[in-house]
Amino acid sequence: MRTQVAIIGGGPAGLLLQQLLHVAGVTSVVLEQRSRDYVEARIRAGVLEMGTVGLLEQVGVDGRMAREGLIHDGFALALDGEIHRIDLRDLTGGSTVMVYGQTEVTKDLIEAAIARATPLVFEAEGVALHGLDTDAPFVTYTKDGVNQRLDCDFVAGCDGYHGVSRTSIPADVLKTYEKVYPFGWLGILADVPPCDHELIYSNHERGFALASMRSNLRSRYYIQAPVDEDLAAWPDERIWDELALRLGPAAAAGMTRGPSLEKSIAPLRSFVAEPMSWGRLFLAGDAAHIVPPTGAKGLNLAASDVHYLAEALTGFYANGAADGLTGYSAKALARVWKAERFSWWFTGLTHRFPDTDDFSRRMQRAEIDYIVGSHAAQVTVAENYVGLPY
Ligand code: RFL
Ligand code: PHB
Repeated sequence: MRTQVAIIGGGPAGLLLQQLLHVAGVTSVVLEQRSRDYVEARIRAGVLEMGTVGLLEQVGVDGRMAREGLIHDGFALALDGEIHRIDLRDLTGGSTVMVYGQTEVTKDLIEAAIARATPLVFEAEGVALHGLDTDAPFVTYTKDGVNQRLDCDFVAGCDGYHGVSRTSIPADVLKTYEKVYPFGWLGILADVPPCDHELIYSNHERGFALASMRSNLRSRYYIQAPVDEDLAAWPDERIWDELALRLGPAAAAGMTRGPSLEKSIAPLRSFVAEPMSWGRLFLAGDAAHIVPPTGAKGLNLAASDVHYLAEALTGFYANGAADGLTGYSAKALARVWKAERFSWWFTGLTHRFPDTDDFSRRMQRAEIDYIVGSHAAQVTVAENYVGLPY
């Protein structure tokens, strides 16, 4: 088999890249190691920047999002139960965010791939990349027990943090930067109305909590918890009790409890690999970088990466210009590092660290107090939250 761009990984980065290339007339094949059911069941991010929404519009995969997504004009920052609103629309001169789950984005992109017959192979096992530093790269894998070879001009590594793409770059070329946080997020999904019409990020003495949602009838909540915590120690009622304490009385009054549809603990990590390209391989999304979820930047960075990459690839096929491809890594990394900074900062502002002593806690309180009282500080928070320009 032959294609122009071999895309490794059928998460949001790989699937969106395929549609961006498709509308520009560039052919690609997506190789995904998991089954369609598995990929469509993963519960992850929930907040889309308008840049991401715009890309989904650009590829015509925005119908259901336009009907079911919720536009949010702001979010709240809570300190020990006291809630302060950040008015995103006002502070940014009109920008908002869209609440629409990553699970739904993924389903919509898979449906579009099938309808448009853009090749998408699920359960592609043992994917290996070859000849990345030559003009004739190729990918091998096994499908239904049969060995396959896919020849291509370029490989897009969109296979997430645990994929094979990043590790195909020689160790002496790749430099990685990493920070692992000493806690995780325990998430719960339930078919109950959200406690508020907007998200609440809460810094509480007992640790961080977040009230989020997927729709007006489906809520997503998180609490900071030890990353090795036994989920069995957290029956639903204990989670609801803890949320009520950490989010404070006003949010608790609006909270409807219900049985969890999903419960899991996610680790928190900041990670960047540089450069994001080597030879004919280009990394995008979690394959190249991870942010802690505070600020909801992970999925949105995957989208901005593939926007830059699609532009570079379509430029190459339209007029043979290689400068877009050469400049891809630096261009993507410039935006990545700013989102890394914001996610790291927002995590530090709102979480309880093992070494959070009375002084550091007063510093957190003073900073939130400063944000609440300063228009300039709120503008800074808001412009980062809605997403920096591409
Ligand atoms: P993904 O979504 O991880 O997709 C990568 C895809 O590659 C496949 N794959 C392979 N395919 C072929 N061969 C191989 N060897 C392969 N190895 C892996 C995988 O099966 C998968 O389908 O990366 P992508 O597309 O870059 O998208 C990035 C986003 O998914 C990610 O940034 C966010 O979901 C991060 N994230 C969250 N972000 C938020 O903003 N808010 C959240 O609440 C939030 N929760 C999460 C998260 C990430 C999680 N991970 C990665 C474990 C919760 C979790 C559990
Ligand atoms: C979510 O709804 O899953 C969510 C929302 C905002 C975040 C992280 C996760 O910052």
